[in-house]
Amino acid sequence: MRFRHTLLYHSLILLCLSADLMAEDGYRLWLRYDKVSDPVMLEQYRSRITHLVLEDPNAPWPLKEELRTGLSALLDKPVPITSNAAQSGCLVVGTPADSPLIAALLEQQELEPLPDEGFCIRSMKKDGRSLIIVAANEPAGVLYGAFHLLRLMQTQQPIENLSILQRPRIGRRLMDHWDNLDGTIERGYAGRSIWNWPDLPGKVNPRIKDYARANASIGVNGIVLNNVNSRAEILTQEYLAKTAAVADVLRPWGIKVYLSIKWTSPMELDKLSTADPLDAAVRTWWQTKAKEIYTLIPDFGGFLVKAYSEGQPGPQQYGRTHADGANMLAEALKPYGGIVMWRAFVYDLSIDADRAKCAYLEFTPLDGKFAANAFVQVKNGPIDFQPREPFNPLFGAMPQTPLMMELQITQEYTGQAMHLVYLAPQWKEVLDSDTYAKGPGTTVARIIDGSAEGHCISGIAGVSGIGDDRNWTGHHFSQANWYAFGRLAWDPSLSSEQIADEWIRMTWSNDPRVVQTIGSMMAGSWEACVDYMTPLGLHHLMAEGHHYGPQPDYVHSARHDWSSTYYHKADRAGIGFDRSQTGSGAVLQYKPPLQQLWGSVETCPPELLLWFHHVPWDHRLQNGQTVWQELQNRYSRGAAYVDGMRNEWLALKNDIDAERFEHVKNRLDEQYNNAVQWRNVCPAYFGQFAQD
Ligand code: GCV
Repeated sequence: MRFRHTLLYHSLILLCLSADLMAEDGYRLWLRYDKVSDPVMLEQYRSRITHLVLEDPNAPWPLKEELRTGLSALLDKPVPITSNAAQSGCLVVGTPADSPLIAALLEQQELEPLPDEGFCIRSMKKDGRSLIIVAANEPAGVLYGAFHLLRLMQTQQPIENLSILQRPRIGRRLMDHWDNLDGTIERGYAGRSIWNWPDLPGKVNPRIKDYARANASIGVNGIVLNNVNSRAEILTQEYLAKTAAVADVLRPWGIKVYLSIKWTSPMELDKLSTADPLDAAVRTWWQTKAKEIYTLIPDFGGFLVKAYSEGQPGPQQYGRTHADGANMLAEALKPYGGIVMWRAFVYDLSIDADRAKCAYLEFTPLDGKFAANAFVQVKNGPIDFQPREPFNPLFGAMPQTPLMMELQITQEYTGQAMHLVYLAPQWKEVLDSDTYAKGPGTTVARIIDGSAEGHCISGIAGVSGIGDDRNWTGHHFSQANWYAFGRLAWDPSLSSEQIADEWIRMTWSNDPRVVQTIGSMMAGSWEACVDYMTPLGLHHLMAEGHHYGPQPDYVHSARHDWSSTYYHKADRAGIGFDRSQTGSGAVLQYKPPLQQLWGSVETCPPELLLWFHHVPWDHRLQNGQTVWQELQNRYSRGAAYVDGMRNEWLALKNDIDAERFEHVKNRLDEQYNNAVQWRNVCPAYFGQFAQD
């Protein structure tokens, strides 16, 4: 009897365990490694990869484990690890320093020189053996190469004639966490912070390792752990020890930690009488702090700073500039190779009544005044992560300063974790925009990768929103934005379609019907969101504070620029913010061809019309519709697109696991309700003024 109970107990445990392992809750992200479903490809992979060769037994463990488990699961058969490539079917992975074979191949020029930070993947015949080589100069490059090979197999691409050489186009590829020390996340919609600050450093959340894996798989190499609305405590001994514990977990995955600092830390933590960046005691305080940090975390990345913005203190309080502040920190970090990321998210309306102009006016006079290890970090657009904005005019306007771009992965203004909005097309639109800074072809991507102006440091950051929800991002489809951020940071020339295709195959299925259906849902989802929220260049109509849903009539009692009415300026005469030459003049912050193009009502593309112009309601667009008609059409078109996505999703019921299917279905229903709300509320509000 007792034996039967024990047996039952163990069977139950096994059942629970396997149910947990099999739970389709999205935890595995795009690193699912399910068995290759196409029998032809499976056969090809099984014959091409029979052994994993790691010549150095001390090769970094994450790589070994990731490849062994990944390959064995994909091939549905164990792939043993050996220390030499004695037979055909060997996958050889390493650097010239840890692999004599790779060193010899380089020596004999059978492999071309390896790119810094990048990797090479080659299939080759060597002394009668068929081999696949994944080689890089540094362990992080090997990781990227290994993940690339796994991606090829997850997406069922041939691996017979591999000849791939890749390096990242942008040097610093960061996830910025707006995680607070109390565990909440500003603009996070997926639960609480995964850092679990109170448990650190003694107990490290095991999830952090999986977070590192996922980031490494898309080439992310840095994480800012805490909110830019920072607290001085982050620099106490206690929190630095916690930070060091997280850094230890991230390091093997090629990821450095960075911290957001509060400008007045020397005053708050050590009672200095000032935080003036030119004060000797303040400078010494930061230098001592930098030394303390690097003693604990030798590869610490650097500081992110939000200064003199939205209530955060800054050097301006002491009559100093952004450059004075950034340079003081840069000097403290320089001996250790650290960098400063100084944010340009400032909008002091005493500088200009048009918020969109402020950052440009404050920062361009400082071009050339920043230290060599300081970035200015610039949001993609001049306002604040709106569904659509023109690119930020700072791109191309500070040639002597490396500009780091900041994108928002978390969907603060694009439906949060309730709406399926694939943001890669938004980011592509910005990256591919021509600034004309050095003649035609000076795209934003070329400004931030450093190539246009010859900078040797370059960077891009995504505001993460990752939380402790099982699926990390709240909405399963928000994972695609995290994935796309990493892929575009690695190579801004990738298309949003290609990135979506990879992600769908790895996350959902390789079945062509599923890939096609989900791909088409995602492809138009951003334009649809623009349509049902802020069409024709409208912006910032979201509900006060939380920014979910419409509130076009919102008026902030103290600050115009926190009111929806400040942005749309609807009245009986028309609608839109006049930023033309005769209006606020913001269009003049762009280079000449854009000044003319966007500055004239006749040539401004409809997508930006109400961003740059206040036009009468009966103004006719190229398509013959009046602005008022087109506005209503677009609101309806956006909501109809969401309805279409609901139907497309329903048709996949038998192709998707029940758990994720239901989750997405429910969110699409909520998205549709919310889109209908936008479609009803905004035209009803604007209708009071519109005269057809
Ligand atoms: C972290 C917007 C957001 C704020 C955010 C700020 C910023 O204003 O609503 O939550 O603060 O941007 O980027 O600093």
